[in-house]
Amino acid sequence: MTADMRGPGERLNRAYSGVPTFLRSDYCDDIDALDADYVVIGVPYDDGSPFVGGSRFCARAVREHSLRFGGGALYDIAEDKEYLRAALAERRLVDCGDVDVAPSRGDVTMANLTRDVGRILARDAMPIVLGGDHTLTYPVVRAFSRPIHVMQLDAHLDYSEVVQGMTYVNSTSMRLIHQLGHVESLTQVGIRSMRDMKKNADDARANGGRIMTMPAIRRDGAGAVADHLPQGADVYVTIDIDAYDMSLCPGCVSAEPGGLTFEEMQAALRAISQRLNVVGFDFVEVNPPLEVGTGVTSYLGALTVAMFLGYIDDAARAVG
Ligand SMILES: [Mn+2]
Repeated sequence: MTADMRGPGERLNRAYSGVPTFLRSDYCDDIDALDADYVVIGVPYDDGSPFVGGSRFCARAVREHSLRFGGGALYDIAEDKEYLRAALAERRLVDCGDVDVAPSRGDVTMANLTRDVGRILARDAMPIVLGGDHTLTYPVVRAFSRPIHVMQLDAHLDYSEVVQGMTYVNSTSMRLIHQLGHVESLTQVGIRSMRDMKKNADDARANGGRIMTMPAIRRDGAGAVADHLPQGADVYVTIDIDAYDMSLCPGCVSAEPGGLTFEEMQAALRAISQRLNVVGFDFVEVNPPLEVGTGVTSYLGALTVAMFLGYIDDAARAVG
């Protein structure tokens, strides 16, 4: 097909061309004026990573790989079903770029993040936050004012105590979230790292948290992750790429063996979106500088975010 055989206004939009907003959505640089249902915002922050930095490039890489979904929808042949076609065509998804990062000042960066998420919520839109490392979930969740449940998919508890003033690191986020008055419950799914400390697991449970280990997921099915919460409950979901098995995420510094398969993640996200009311979610910890040449970890990230958004949108449209 030659260029002049294209229909009027129709672009080829190859994956490697153009400006990479998430799923080639409209860019919005004024949050206070946005009109959308779903808003992507990036947090290029990895000062909270204790081992090897680089996840500051996660959001950008996920956006770039999202351009490979060029058909105006996600198509699941197993269901013979398209996701997001109407939402994308109607421009209900926008990309607001990145939170302003102040190097060496995690407190300033995270205050910017909380403010920006608050502005997104004030527009009645759902925040979709791309890391960055896992530090960001606490500043996102504290931007909500109404009661919400929190569900984390992760290899690690991220339930460490704040020591020596290090609030904004990726190992403390869930403990800090659990202390917020409007957080009704914390569910931690896929936890398995033998680097985690028993004390943190004990504390999470003593504080009322539910931990779903891999053997429990294999016994009950990944679709059961949301069964203990009231039907329709408001939930914020945080997805660490290392919830997936190590074999699926070479571009993640904290990858662990024995994790979720893609089909288990799919079943979990589908169940969460069908059973509960997702009020926002984040995706964190892809580390593109450590990535293999094919970029599979970033691609898996783009797929996971787009797929979950597709399930959420599908459930919302079913309700009407
Ligand atoms: Mn984590």
